[in-house]
Amino acid sequence: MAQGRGSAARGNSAVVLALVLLCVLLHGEFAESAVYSVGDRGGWSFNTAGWPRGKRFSAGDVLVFKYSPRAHNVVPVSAAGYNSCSTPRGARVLQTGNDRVTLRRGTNYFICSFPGHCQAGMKIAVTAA
Ligand code: CU1
Repeated sequence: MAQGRGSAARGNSAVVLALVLLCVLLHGEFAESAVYSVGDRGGWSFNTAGWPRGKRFSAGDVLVFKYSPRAHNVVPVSAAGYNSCSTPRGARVLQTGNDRVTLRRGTNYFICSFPGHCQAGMKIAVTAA
């Protein structure tokens, strides 16, 4: 019985090793994807609209939104939502204060839906190649 468990454990080790190798290989393949902290040191806040300027984003890059969840949130929206600072009914609202979003190819739009915040520049349009 003890021996049976032992060999099962060895079998598991082989599986774990294979998974680790797979992760290393996959990670190598996607090594180009970058992680960005939105707004840099200031975090996700007012007047972040200009933050993406001059940066080159790729699909698969990750944006990290850091903020106080009592003061702000993050809502992925359409271009229309971005331009009009409106969130569609039933929109997915991110509100942990440390939200990670993987960029899709094309332009990705995010706003804060607290009243007046988007109008105060708490919105970003990030275009990923
Ligand atoms: Cu906000």
